[in-house]
Amino acid sequence: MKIFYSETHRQHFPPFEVFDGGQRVPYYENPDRMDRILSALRKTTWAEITEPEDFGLEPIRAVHDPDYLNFLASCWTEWLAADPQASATPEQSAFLPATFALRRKARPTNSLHGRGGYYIMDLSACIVAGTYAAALASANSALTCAASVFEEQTSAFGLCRPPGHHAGKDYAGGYCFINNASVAAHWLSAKGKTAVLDIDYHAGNGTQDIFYERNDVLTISIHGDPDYEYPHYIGFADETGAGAGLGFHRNFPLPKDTREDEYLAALDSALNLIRGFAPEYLVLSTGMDTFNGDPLGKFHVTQNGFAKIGKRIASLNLPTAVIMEGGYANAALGVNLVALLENFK
Ligand code: SP5
Ligand code: ZN
Repeated sequence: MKIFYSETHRQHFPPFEVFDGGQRVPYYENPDRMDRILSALRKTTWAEITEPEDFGLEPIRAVHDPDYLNFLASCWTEWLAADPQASATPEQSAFLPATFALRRKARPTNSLHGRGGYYIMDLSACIVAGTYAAALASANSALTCAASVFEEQTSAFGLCRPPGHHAGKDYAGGYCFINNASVAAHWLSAKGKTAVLDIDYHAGNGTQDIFYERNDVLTISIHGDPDYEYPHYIGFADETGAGAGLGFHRNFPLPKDTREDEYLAALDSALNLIRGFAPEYLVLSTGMDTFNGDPLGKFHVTQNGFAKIGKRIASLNLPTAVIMEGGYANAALGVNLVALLENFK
């Protein structure tokens, strides 16, 4: 199986994030995640790890606001130029706003912190020197994966970091900056009817935002109910699309402590919706944080459960762009992912 991966992600490793209650903790979405995955992949006979190509900004601009992308590109250097403390200790610093635009009626003001609070939705999307480069490389891994899926008519894996599914048209959040899966899905949708299935533990709010009014891309997310879980304000069952897109988005919010058999039942309902839509391509937003031992998740999927999940999704028999999202139980990340991916080779 072709796997697209760039080392550029290492440039994005903020020294901390901020949890609820103001607690500063080490950044959960760390480069070690990729090392664990790479080491598990290298133990297989079928993993063919390759550098992504550079697609330029055009396919990214197709799903993201240009002013938002400009903000990502210049945020760090603007901040260093303006903040003496950050420029004295850049390694211990990360750009984070402390005020957020609460409603989209709010306007992006010109100051850096005004733009920060407008374009960032929480305290986990820290920006450091290499963030923009890493986000672009990650999007290129997704795009190269999509192009490979189209050209070979077979599944491939985009080993993307930073992840993407919380990034909306014009905002970063939840460790995500560029919505890799959406960039790939938009690119593939020009080649044939495309569906996106998001199996990360957290609701794919960014993907929902990007495709909400489109009927040519079906988007489905299975996740912890936003009634108790991040991203808290989006991902409810009654959000099914708007305008022309009405009926082309579906959410499967699940309770705390969802067991594997309950998860698989929801997955089967999602797969039936995809069969009804009859796409030519599938983009699979693949988070591993539904795992029993994940520090940020509350579900109980086992390693064998990931094998079952992969098998059921692969039974759709669609050329699938598997795109890496979250998963923070680093020690189990590689083996869990291999258990899922094996079904697509
Ligand atoms: C891509 C992805 O999986 N992003 C997830 C972002 C979740 N950020 C919110 C973290 C809230 C953590 N709450 C404390 C739990 C400590 N046990
Ligand atoms: Zn997640």
